[in-house]
Amino acid sequence: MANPLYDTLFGRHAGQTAPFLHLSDGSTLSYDAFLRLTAQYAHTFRDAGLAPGDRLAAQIEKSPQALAVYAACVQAGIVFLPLNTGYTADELEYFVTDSGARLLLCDGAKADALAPVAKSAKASLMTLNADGSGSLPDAAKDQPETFETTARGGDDLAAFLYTSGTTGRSKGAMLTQTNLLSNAETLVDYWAFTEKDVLLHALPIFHTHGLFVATNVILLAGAAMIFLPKFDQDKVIETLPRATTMMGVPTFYTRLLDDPRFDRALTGHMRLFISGSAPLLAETHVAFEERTGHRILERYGMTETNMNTSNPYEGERRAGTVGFPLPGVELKITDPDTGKTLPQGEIGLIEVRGPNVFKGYWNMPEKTAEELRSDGFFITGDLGQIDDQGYVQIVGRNKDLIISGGYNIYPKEIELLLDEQPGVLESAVVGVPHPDFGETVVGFLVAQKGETPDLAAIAEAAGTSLARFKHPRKLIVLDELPRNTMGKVQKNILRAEYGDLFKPA
Ligand code: MLC
Ligand code: AMP
Repeated sequence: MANPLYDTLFGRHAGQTAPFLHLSDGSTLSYDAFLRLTAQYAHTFRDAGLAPGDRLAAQIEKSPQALAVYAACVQAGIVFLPLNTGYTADELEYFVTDSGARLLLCDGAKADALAPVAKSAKASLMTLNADGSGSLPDAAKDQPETFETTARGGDDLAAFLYTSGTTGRSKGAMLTQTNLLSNAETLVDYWAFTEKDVLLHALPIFHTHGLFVATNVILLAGAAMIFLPKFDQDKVIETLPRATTMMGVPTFYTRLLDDPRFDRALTGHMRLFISGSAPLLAETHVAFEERTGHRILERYGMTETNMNTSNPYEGERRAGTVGFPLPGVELKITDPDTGKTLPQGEIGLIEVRGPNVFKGYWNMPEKTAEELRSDGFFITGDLGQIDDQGYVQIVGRNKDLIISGGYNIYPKEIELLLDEQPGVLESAVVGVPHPDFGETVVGFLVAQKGETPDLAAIAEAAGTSLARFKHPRKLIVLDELPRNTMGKVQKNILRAEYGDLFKPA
């Protein structure tokens, strides 16, 4: 029976002894071994009561087994919901409850803390540790190594990826089989991936970039990955000579440029470096080419849309731009007030339409209607323009969003927490330039009359409820927040005034 995503990405590799993953300990996992493990997990999930369309929430470390969880969900028709490993139990509770997940899979070290979350959401709890041990592998080890793939259609859901919202409530972006497959097919072709490629994979696998862009492309091409648990500079330098391609967020490339070992000789054999998820500074692009002779290929995507645009593989990769709309993706620039398409060259909202665009936000029809037009165009919230040769340039955001090291942070979520703290009247959170993360979080507080907020206690409160990457790197008390005549906080003034906070001396 047909299951386009499973059949095309995974199933056709059955029996193949070619390597899929090269691991840090020097071992290799073949496609065949990976698919046998996948089938065992699929049986285990089925036995645990998960039916097609049910959600499986996973907060697990990056490992080959974690990838097999994704593959098993696709094979059994389960909707995969990967979660950032940095999220606290408080944050997780919302995702598990909101998605109605039937199973929560977590690291054994977090099982005690997450048991109440699973219980209140009426989900069962299983564990999978970074070393591949846990109650899932225990239950799977005697299961059959083949599984009759569950029939699915292109419009059926494959994954939920939560993306934070401007109101502070995260939204579950519903991605279909066609969304994922069409994008992988386009990217393999556009970036000329073949089975000869070896991708250096140092990204997390709970986001679009590491999971769908990197992994799906490699699966579709029948290529291999050097699968590192995380971005570890020494490991990247050590394994790069065995790779042909690399995908990363700009922080990867700025960190590599800071390392004298990263030079022309080390990268001479590489075919392609790709960057995305956050703006790559034109100066990084130029410095990278000067050092290595390679021009980084920058592309632009989102959780809701997968990849939208890319600089060309053949042809000029233009610094400071994200290239052209991908084949099959329509892109237009519209007036934020009227929604009308603007003349070429003018700055406006980027809207996209195509088979890559998601189905909507889970259980949020109003939010979906606000961002996804009835004609299929998705309003990205990014501001851009198209030059006379068709290159798209992102010039800013119409959404209050901070991107730190490729992770999205919505100020509202942090402001809600800061506003609740003793002695705080109100707050504003902004992103300021940061040499390593591109942008970082700064919190501005106004004290209640006669009070002195305890900044250490506030930082601690953030620690228990918000993932580490969202914590303000600095809290600053102001007499008042700058406001315009309408009373709206002028974050641009704060950003301009405090723009040099993290500037290297
Ligand atoms: C880690 N920390 C971060 C952080 N990552 N803080 C802010 N922003 C981040 N991105 C915290 C750590 O918890 C640690 O806290 C401290 O910062 C320093 O950690 P580090 O050791 O320097 O960080 P490291 O573990 O090396 O991680 C940095 C990183 C990682 C850049 C390698 O964040 C990363 O892999 N980012 C990729 C994100 C990604 O894949 N985004 C794709 C989204 S999809 P402490 O306690 O030590 O102070 C998408 C769509 C698209 O956007 O277009 O692709
Ligand atoms: P996410 O919600 O994590 O998928 O992040 C998507 C957002 O990341 C987009 O809306 C953009 O603001 C940003 N983004 C992704 N790629 C790029 C890029 N190449 N340049 C600038 N911003 C980017």
